[in-house]
Amino acid sequence: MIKKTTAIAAMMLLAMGAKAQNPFVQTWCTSDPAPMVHNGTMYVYTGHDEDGADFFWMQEWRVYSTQDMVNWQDHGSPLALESFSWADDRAWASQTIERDGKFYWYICAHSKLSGGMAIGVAVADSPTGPFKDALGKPLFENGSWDHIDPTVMIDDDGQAWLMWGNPQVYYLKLNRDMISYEGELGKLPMTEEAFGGPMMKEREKGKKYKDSYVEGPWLTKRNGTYQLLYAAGGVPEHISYSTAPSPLGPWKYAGEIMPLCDTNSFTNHCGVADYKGHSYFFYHTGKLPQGGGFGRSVAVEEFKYNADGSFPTIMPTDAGVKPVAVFNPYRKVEAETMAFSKGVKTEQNDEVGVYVSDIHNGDYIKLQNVAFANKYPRTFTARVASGLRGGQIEIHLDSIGGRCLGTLNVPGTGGWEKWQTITVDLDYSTITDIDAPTRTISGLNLPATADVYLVFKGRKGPKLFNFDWWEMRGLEQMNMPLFQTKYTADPSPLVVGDT
Ligand code: FUB
Repeated sequence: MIKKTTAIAAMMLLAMGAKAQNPFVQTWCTSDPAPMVHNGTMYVYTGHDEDGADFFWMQEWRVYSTQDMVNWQDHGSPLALESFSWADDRAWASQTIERDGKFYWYICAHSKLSGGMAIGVAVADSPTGPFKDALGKPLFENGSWDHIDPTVMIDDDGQAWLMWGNPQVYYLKLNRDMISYEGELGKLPMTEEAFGGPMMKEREKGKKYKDSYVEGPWLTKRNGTYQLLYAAGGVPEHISYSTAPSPLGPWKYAGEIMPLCDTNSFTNHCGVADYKGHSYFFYHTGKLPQGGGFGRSVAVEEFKYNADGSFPTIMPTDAGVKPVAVFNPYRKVEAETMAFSKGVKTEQNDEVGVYVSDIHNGDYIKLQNVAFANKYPRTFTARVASGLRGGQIEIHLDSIGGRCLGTLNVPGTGGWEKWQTITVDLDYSTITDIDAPTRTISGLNLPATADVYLVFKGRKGPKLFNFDWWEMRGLEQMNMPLFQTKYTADPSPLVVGDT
């Protein structure tokens, strides 16, 4: 029975991988996405649902980044419950923002000080950390369980606003230092006009309401209008929003954005960001084969605002979004960068940072829209480690069974963290001529861009190896002697037939 379920799950993932980009992280269950664009890169900060969990027993937060919206690099978990001496449970929704070159990550977690949920803040000099608790205590707590899901925004006048809450919206005006606040805790009036219905406990029996705020607020501003997006409706949740002329209101209910859909998750949680001229809506579903209500996964859709700045209806898709840039393989690429993967996990250590682990026979990593341009990949190099017998990495184009450019043999290296860098010459049999002085290649039979599948092979059953990074080198790039295995001099060309 278990075997059958695993086989069905594997088939589902295989079918998804052919076209799908959603969920865009397959290695772990991730939730509560919070996008942030910085220096030309899209970052997404997420929660992490434990595999097989029966509640939101969440221990850490994670970060992913992309420059093309389809190939995502896993930056691991630079923040966890242990980062906060006062927190002991429930690493729930969060959001990060940059100010004056520092990155402030607002989180909520259960506090062992007050026994309720508390809002905390961590700070770092880079978007991927290392982050540390900025205060050594919660930024706000009072023993209530309402204090979850912080969202943060810096207004045009420099005032930073922090909002959060379930089942009502609380707010604080942050000081310029982002780690202290001015005045008292505020509460938005939870009226029918503002949110489509009052809080559950204030509802009139038998009366029908348009909607109701639940949790997961996301505060943003467009063309001078403040927009507060949130999970609505109860369980299961959909996403709605309200608008206002100022963060303090008056807020006006503006309708649903992502209606209730069969996503295999009874919660939803959103964030929006513009990137490279496109607008993106991030949310979560339970759509990994091993997923569900407590095993959620982040997803993204592209959308266009209506002419008046309002949101269109956005539906969840498996296809996800299109690339907005090509992917350059002629550089060191962290192996944990992927458009899709099957079977593998990621881990991290102090020596190499994040790496791909749990590789078994038949697993793969897909990179999308890889730009070979007019270069030819001459070599493939990978940094790998294996405490057993190793295996192989096959480099295929466009599908796991597509044209194979070469196979890198990974030996046992004597330990799962004993790294070796290994290079293989790729198959360039389609090249009919290389003119060394001009570096011109004839017969090059490679598309300008293709999807690349790194397919892992080896003995069936055991873990094969760990994978840290890879790199392709093109002929042009190498500015090379034509032959690298021996010193050669005094070249004397001779043409016989077409060779
Ligand atoms: O991830 C735990 C909780 O589930 C979040 O704080 C809520 O927004 C809901 O997504």
